[in-house]
Amino acid sequence: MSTATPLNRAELARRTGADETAAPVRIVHLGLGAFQRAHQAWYTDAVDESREWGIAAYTGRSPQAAEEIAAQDGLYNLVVRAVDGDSASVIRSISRAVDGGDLDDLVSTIAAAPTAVVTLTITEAGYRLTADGQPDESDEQVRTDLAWIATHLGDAALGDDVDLANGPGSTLARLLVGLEARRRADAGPIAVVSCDNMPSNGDFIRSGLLALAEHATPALRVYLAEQVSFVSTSIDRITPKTVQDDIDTVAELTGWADRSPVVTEPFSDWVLSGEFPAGRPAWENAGARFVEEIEPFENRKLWLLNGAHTLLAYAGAARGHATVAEAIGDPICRAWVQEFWDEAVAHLPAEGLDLKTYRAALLDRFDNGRIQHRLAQIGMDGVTKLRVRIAPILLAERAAGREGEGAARALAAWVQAVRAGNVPADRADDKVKTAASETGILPLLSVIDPALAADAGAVAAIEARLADFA
Ligand code: CS2
Repeated sequence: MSTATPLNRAELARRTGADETAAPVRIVHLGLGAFQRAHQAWYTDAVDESREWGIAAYTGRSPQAAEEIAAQDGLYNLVVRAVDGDSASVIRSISRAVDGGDLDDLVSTIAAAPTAVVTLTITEAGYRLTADGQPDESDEQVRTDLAWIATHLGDAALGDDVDLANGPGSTLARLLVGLEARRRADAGPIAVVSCDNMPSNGDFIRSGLLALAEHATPALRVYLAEQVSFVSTSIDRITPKTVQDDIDTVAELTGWADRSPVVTEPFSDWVLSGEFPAGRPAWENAGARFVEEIEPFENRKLWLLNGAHTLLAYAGAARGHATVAEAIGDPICRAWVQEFWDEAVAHLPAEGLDLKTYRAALLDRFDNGRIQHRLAQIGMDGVTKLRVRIAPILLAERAAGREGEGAARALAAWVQAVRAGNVPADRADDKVKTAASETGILPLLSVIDPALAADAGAVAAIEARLADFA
């Protein structure tokens, strides 16, 4: 990691002397955004002393982030915001920032032999997969992309150059096209690393890609099975959206006029499980851990950190709070989080996870009021988040013969927010609206997980907790 030399509001770019030349691209990232820049790009920058591992980072839906960062030649400041102050450094690992809509660029970069790793931060909902890892065919884009794959990557098209005009719009379909191009180029194996908050995210993306590839050639399925390694990860660093104040802070702190800094917390964690057949940066030198068995780490993080976030996003907002720090400072919300955690830890292994220390550290992180983590940001895409962060705890509590009041409350808070029209944007909005117009809470719970709606005790527990938000 390099430290920026304070200049007088100098434009941050390689050409203005903020860095030497960009490292050659060996990593493709899908989902350029604040989290990736605080996490994977930071790890890569921190360990890549010989500058061998450049990242080509592609945006998701809007090209704006790519434009801003490309104007700075990929450079940006990372501000680490501790309880007692800020420190900033320039991160140099993004060699190219590209509009994700530029499919030609994406496909040729995935197919290039030096590319060894594809990482993704596209949000849970961005996979457009159902809970069991199948393409969500209720999504129009998915249906369009499946038809495109059948036409362009099916047997009939084998041997032709893939025509990318009007190519697929969903990220997994785009990735599949890139992998097909890599196969055709005989560019060798590659690792695909999902860095989104889902259990077994490596298996999840593998099953999604294989299902899409059912419509393509058998040769692509063989390539996916034999040459593509799907790595599962648990990723952690609380990173709110950048606001104008952060831009001003960076100018004060570093002297760089940076249009696109990122603010994050001091804590960072990355647990990975899987092979990297074409190599990888030595991320362990910055604290990443490579493990055989990732599930306990994943569940600990997903249930305790993300589960509490999702609970606070709706229950805290219902009590008038705007940020995580405000909500956790409210003794009622704090007790609700503790009750939810007591339920969740009953379903984690007692050994090796140091749950007491982990919970105490989480409270410290949530209490850091200098990080303005907005509940409205966390509350977005609630359907997919509740499905993996809360529903499993309630179902496990019910299976153990208990009511699961803490987990039921998080679901009740969401139901209340939907009914009040206060729920932040969700890709499943249409389904949620339709379900909310029907009678009772069953249709809404079915949107999250049909198993919830099928469990009369779970439904009763959620209904009872609605009283907390009356
Ligand atoms: C948050 C996460 O927005 C959300 O859903 O729960 O982004 C959370 O801050 C990160 O996973 C922390 O590592």
